[in-house]
Amino acid sequence: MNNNEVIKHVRGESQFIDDLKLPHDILYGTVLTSEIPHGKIEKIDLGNALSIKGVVQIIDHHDIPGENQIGAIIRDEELLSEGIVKFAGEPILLILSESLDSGREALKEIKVDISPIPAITDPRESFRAGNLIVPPRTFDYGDTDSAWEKCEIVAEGRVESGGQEHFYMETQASLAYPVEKDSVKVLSSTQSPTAVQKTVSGILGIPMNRVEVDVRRLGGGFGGKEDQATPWAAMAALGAYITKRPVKIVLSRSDDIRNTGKRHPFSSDFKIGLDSSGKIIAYEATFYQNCGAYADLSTAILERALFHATNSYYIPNVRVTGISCYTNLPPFTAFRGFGGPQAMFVIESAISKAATEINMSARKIQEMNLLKEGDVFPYGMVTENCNISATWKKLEEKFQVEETYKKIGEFNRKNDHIKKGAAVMPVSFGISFTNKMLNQAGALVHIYTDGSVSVSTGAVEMGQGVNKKMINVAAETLSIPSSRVRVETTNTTRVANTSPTAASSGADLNGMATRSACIGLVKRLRSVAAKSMGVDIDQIKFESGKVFNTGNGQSIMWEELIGKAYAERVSLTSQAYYATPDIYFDKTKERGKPFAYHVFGTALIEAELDVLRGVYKFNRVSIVHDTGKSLDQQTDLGQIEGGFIQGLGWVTVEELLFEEGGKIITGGSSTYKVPDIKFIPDEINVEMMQDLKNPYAVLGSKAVGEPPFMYGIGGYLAVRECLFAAKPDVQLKYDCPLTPEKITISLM
Ligand code: MTE
Ligand code: LUZ
Ligand code: MOS
Repeated sequence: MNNNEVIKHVRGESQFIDDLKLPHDILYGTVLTSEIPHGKIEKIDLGNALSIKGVVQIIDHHDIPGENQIGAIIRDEELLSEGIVKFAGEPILLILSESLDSGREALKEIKVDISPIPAITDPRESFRAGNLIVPPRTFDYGDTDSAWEKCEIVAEGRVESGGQEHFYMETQASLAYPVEKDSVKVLSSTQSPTAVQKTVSGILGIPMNRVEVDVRRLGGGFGGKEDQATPWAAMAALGAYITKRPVKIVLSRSDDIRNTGKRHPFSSDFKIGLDSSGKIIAYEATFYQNCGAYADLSTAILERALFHATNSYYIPNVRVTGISCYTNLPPFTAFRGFGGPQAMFVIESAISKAATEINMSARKIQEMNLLKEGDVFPYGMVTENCNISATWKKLEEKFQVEETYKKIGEFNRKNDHIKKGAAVMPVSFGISFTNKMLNQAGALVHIYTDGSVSVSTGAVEMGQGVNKKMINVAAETLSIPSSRVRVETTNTTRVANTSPTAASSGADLNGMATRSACIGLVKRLRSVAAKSMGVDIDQIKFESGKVFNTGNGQSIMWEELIGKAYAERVSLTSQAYYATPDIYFDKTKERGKPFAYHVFGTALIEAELDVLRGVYKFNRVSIVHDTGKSLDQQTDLGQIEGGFIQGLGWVTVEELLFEEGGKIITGGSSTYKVPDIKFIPDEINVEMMQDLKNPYAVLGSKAVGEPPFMYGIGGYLAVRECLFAAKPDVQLKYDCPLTPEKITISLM
């Protein structure tokens, strides 16, 4: 087991916020939220809430000393509602009590009278009503209008993709302490300590240097704690600042699902044109993004959807438009892939539809149109070190794609009640925050006098193994065993102005900063060693915890060298900073090079459908993924498998449902199905392509966190194949998730 976090998890030794010992004067925060998706608060009647034993204070927006505002990109969201609520689950009051039970009792006492306003849940309806966050954006490339007449076939259609609950194991959690009279320290389960610090500072009306945010680890984030850990941390901090007592807020699972945002549902239209050989000549798509009640990160997510509209294909004429629509659902937010999956689902659906109309396999069309070195994306970025075809070919070689399809055909000719199907899913995913500013990171490295090493960065550990990767980078750069390196909590007083750990770039950015800090230390230590051994600096070599004089082979231990450096009064602390070079984007032209590089890969997904019962399973999944030179193979394997399964869940069994008016129906694990151990394919093969070192990330590695999610889309396509094998004239919309229920209905 390589990810050292894992050992602690398995032993139950890892501490999450809910595990921490609490001070005697702790208060619990319970949040009263709106029951109604859209309305005006007419009256709040506290009843006897304040006389319940243990209830200390009830806070509303009037009690906020600073600005009642939590919107990160667009300032449209109040921490505690001032009168208009826009989704069921919107916070109105914060109850502080000495026990959780008394908080819950108080909740029952309070009556909030809200007069309803008509609610909208459909993004197209909201578009017609002009209820947009910002004007629509269009990426235009080539000459789409005149391209249609060159096409042999043109296919059009509509595609729906559903939302997705993050279902991180640890729900939103925060513990805030007052520090003397004027400051706070906040422990938060957040991917973005600086966002929490900034928002708390704004809510309390105090400068950022009076807010310390500390994060040890998260029990999963998946994007759900990039922006939406902030309000709960801000409420805990508000309570602590007002009462001068520590305040803990940990959401119950049902409150977490009800009150926080998820993956954005998209409703899209497409038009695709091919020549008779299967070459894609033109592609047009419009994405109606269901944003929910507040902007949150929606505009950034839409932007990434536009960047991934053509997935792994070169298309000479493209016009894609994205529209961010407000609705009265919880504010949808970041989720692994960040709009990429939604956009890729549309183009894969379009190819699937075109394949049927031109009577050619989708796989042929996919392969024929794969990006080649030097091809241009519709936003102007030229592909470089383009491995998509290499992964496609390797998949064919290692996992006999052609043969597999043949065998499936034979099987289906002989069997009626079980039908098999397969799909190939290529993925090309851009790495960097699309907001250029966020592509920066810092690291702080100490060597203590015993030679042990402490690393702090802006990266947050959320199960993805970034700490292990930072350890490996430091150990390799300092040439010491990884057991000598420890990664500290992520803390805003040690590394400031951090970007969220997101966009798959946590290890890339913070790894570069860590490496640079360690190189600074090695430089200093080299001089110390040269002086002490009486040789030239060039003759000093660091290896396996020792320092060699290459001239005569003599060596001293790392620890001894550190002792000498300390005695010589050489600083054993180094701080470094990294900013991704050469990225830019011009929004007025929608052209530029927004990504440092792309991650590529191809997956083969094989499914089987029980035609009588409508249930399916995945027999075999084979993935060829371009990892670059992996920073930690075990960790990357976990990311590839885990990401894929999460993507598979999104397109198959995870169905997020809301009532007509906007209240959530699937509010718990009894109504919302996530992939479980039985759902996992019988066989998962992962082939990491490591031979192509990536020059744009640390030590030749590549980001790995999000891209594998999108292989999951192949699961939808494979099950669809099964269904068509069972019933060739089946009427089936491009609509994910493709639940067993939908299959059964379509077979009737
Ligand atoms: N893996 C685990 N186990 N838990 C998580 O919360 N988040 C994913 C991915 N893998 C996540 C995960 C998401 S959405 C991102 S952006 C990346 O990890 C973030 O980490 P990285 O940038 O260090 O890869
Ligand atoms: N967050 C963000 C992200 O702010 N910008 C991005 O480009 C991004 N991409 C993926 C995931 N989170
Ligand atoms: Mo990941 S959606 O970038 O947190």
